[in-house]
Amino acid sequence: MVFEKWMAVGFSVVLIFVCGSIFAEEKAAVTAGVEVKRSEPDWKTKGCVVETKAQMVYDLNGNGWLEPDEAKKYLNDRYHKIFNYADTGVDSDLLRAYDTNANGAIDPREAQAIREDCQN
Ligand SMILES: [Ca+2]
Ligand SMILES: [Ca+2]
Repeated sequence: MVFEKWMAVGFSVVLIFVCGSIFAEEKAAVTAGVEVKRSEPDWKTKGCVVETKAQMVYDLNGNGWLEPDEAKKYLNDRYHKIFNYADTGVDSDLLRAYDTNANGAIDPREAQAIREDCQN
């Protein structure tokens, strides 16, 4: 009788240990998922083609292409306009990449991604 009781206790301990480790694995997986970073946008590595008159102003060497530095300056300035609810319309592929809900406008939450990309 005492032996059976100890067996039950032992079984419970093993069960708790197994459940605990499964939970820990799930938690680790969830944490890993959160830490997955967005992939580097093309403009940061290659730059992008000039599509609008506003972007033309940032094309300092006038080659019809925004080099990464020029694109960054444009996006950084554009971010501040968007943040103040001015000029939020998506007018280029460069901004389209940030319009995650595809409604044709960059809202402040979407603009956050622009800010992060400009800072890193
Ligand atoms: Ca250029
Ligand atoms: Ca949007």
